[in-house]
Amino acid sequence: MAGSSESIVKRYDGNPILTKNDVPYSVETVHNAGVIKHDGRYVMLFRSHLRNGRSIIGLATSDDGFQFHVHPEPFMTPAREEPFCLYEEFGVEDPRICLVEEEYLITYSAYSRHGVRVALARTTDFKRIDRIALITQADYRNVVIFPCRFDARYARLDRPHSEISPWSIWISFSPDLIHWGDSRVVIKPQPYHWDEMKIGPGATPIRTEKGWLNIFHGVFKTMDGAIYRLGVALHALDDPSQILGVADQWILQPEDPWEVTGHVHNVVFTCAAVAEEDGSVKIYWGGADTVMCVGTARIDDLIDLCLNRQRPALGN
Ligand code: M1P
Repeated sequence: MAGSSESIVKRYDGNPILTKNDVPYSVETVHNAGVIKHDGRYVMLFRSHLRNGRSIIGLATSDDGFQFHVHPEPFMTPAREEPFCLYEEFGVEDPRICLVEEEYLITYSAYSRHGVRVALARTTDFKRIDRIALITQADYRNVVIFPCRFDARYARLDRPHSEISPWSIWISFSPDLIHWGDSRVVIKPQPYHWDEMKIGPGATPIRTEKGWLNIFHGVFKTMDGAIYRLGVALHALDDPSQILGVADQWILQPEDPWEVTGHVHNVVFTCAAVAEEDGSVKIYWGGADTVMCVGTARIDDLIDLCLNRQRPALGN
């Protein structure tokens, strides 16, 4: 067990691993990327702001998960066909990737004059992409799909907006990936805690022997603005609506200069973590909504935080 929150996630010495200078087309940021292993290589789908303030999604690949090469063309730009075109008018953001039954499912935020919705697309090769459906109404973000079905139903975590409660993590189920329901709140921020202001799902959940590892972000509001940090929770293997534990402490906070200062100051924000066969996990995060970073942690350490160093249960 690692001794302190500082050593739970070990930052890669070569951070940031991707910046706008690595992109062969004109962008202002490279951040909030989904990452997955495909055919023995790491595939990254990253978000970039254009100079009009709207976002597109680029693609990069890597042999080792640390050094990425960006492809010459963007991977996803706002759709031209209905119904997606109406809801992607202001850009596409924050992709998450999940392998389910030999297809890569990609969820992403679709922005438009009607608000933010989450859309779902699929690919098998990261060359051709097919949009499937818009799977939320307005004012949802951060949808991560579990990589298997539960009693034949797909499951997802998401984060609706709310005026009367701090924004929380919910779970929903679907028979077909398109129609979602049986929704329940599963984790709420806690008062005067590092996640007090809001929380949201981050990386696609990772299956472990002890449960589903959910690496999420939490936000605390200060007189100097909000601070985005990462936390970890464990969900029951056979029923992910059951929470086995939420770690009391954060596992990562903005510390490096490119996390403290940038497009949005004091942000570490994850959309991906890749479990390795040696028991480690590579956690990817955007620094200050500007660059991409990576660090490694031991999966057992993260589980230990969830089960043995839980935050006090205040009730949901
Ligand atoms: O600027 C920090 C983050 O703000 C939003 O995150 P949340 O879902 O917690 O509200 C998003 O715009 C995210 O992309 C961004 O990194």
